[in-house]
Amino acid sequence: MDSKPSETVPYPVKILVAGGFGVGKTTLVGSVSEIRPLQTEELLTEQSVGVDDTSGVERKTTTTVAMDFGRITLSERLILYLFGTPGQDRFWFMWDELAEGALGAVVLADTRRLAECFPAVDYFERRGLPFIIGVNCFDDGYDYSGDEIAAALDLSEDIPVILCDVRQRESGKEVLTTLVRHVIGRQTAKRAAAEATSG
Ligand SMILES: Nc1nc2c(ncn2[C@@H]2O[C@H](COP(=O)(O)OP(=O)(O)OP(=O)(O)O)[C@@H](O)[C@H]2O)c(=O)[nH]1
Ligand SMILES: [Mg+2]
Repeated sequence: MDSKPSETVPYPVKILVAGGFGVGKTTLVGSVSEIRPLQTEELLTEQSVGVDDTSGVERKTTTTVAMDFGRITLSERLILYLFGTPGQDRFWFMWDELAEGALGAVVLADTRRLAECFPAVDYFERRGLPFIIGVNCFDDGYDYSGDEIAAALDLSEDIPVILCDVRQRESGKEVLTTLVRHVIGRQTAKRAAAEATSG
């Protein structure tokens, strides 16, 4: 029997799907996952009135209270394990645990409520975790360009901003591929910089 490790054993990578309340995190994980996604949805109840801001997402009836989990094989070399964060402020305590060991993050944004994603952007900048912005284009949202959104979020130039519809699997996949390319690009640049200073 050949005991050599196969060269095509896929490399597992942990990715976070983050962003504010109701931007489409659960929808993204669900639409791209090749396994039945784990969801921890609870009904938005009357008790949450005044606590959870549902303006802009009035038709939303549930919210994530712990996490989403899904998996997607991007190539024979790469499997992404997706962890969706809860969107509401009262679940912030979960983030450090979910971010542990992650290689990068997608921050989803909704142009009708762009400020919702500020805390997530701040969080990943502070943590030094590579991230990209996925702009979930809701049907009734205004069409901004990626550049306009990058300016509004005051992003550094190298951070990709990609427009998407998280309900579409191909669109969600493109977001994840963009993140993986961004992570690889950053690591390559870091290595080159380290080699330049050491040599
Ligand atoms: N019209 C429209 N609706 C969308 C689109 N994307 C998502 N939705 C809907 O918007 C809502 C987004 O909900 P979720 O995916 O639960 O969002 P979330 O970010 O996981 O929310 P929390 O976990 O509560 O923070 C759902 O009702 C979706 O069906 C879109 O592109 N267009
Ligand atoms: Mg959710």
